Amino acid sequence: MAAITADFIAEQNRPHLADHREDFEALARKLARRGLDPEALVRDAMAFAVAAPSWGVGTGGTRFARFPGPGEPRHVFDKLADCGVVHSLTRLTPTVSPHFPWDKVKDYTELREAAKSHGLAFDAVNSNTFQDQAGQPLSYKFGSLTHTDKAVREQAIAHNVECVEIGRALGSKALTVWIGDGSNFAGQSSLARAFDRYLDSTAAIYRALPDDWRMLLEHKLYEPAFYSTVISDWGSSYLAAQHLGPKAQCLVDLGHHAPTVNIEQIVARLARFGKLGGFHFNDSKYGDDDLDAASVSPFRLYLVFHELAEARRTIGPSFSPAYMIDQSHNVTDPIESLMQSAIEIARARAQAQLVDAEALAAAQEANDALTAHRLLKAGFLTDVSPLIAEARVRAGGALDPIATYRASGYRAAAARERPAVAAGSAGIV
Ligand code: RM4
Ligand code: MN
Ligand code: MN
Repeated sequence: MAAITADFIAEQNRPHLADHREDFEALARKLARRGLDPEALVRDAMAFAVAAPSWGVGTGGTRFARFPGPGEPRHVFDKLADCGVVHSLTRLTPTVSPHFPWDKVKDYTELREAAKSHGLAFDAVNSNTFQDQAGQPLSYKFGSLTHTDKAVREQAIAHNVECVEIGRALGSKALTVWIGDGSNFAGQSSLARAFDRYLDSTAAIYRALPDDWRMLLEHKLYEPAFYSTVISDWGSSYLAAQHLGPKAQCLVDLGHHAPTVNIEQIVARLARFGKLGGFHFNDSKYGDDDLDAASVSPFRLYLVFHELAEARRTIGPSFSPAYMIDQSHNVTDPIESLMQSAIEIARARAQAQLVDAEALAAAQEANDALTAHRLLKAGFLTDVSPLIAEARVRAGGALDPIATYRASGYRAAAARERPAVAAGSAGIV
């Protein structure tokens, strides 16, 4: 299946370039009037990247059903090809975050080369002890890293250590650990002892971590456990990261909080104490944790990026959380959703750079609430579409990635090459 070429992208861009130029120049003048440097902002936008999830290019599902689309990826090599399309059109996703054992292969040098051939590299490796795999000796039905049985815990630890080994071969520098462990009944498990077991198990994984690696601990308030989850919130995650040591940090998955939780405040807290390791971007309204980024709450995403901009100003360039997308696409073409999400994440980030930080700090010190609010909101109210489009085009991407993707016929070609997948099976991803 042919990749989408630079020539094709340029040809699709051509008829719209004059209009784009006009829009970009108007925005550049507006930004300059506000004392901002549009060229610096374009360069800054071009430097931004977010990792695509290897598991996000296949159609996801709910607990009730999965409705696969045409041309579903058959294996990790197809997933890389699809991620390559997302990157070539948006120029925003140069890395892929793989998931094991889902993405297991015999030869990881070959996998790394395959990624390279699509212009991609690997970001954090994800372990999976929230499912049983075929042929697995012991079950995770009652937990993995926190299971009451030591032998199950050891199996889960060994899997994480293997993920680190795989990650080394892939050129990755981080391991993301999310467990589904918890309980469904009050009294089912000891809340105290389950957390102790988590600390012991993660310490064993931590010991296997190379010096220049990070271990990203991901919390989630509930699901699949519905009464208690062992790492349910940023407090538990922070306690564990603190207990483990400097290579352990917290990962904030936006969808893993109760609907009204102030996520941007969590971001500010974790950043302040050096424990903000990374993000899984997505959105959520009620209980689903994998809706497309900014599809429900673009303002919340903007506020998160405002806190990140603040942290960068305070901490300096050493502050570099890992940015990753974690979504499940049930009703859209996953490639389109990932492109749209990457663009929305880049938009929120670009908007957050427009805030007049000095004026905002002055208004905050003077307790001028409304001025502070207006200054903070100024970025969100600015349509930066031409700015992020300019960054994309300069990097070789498409002015309109979704239109260009549709015009390429990539999905139809994938459907011809990849046999149809049977519908009906349920599952979150
Ligand atoms: C979980 C969690 C993890 C992701 C899995 C697929 O809800 O967000 O990060 O690896 O889903
Ligand atoms: Mn996640
Ligand atoms: Mn999730």
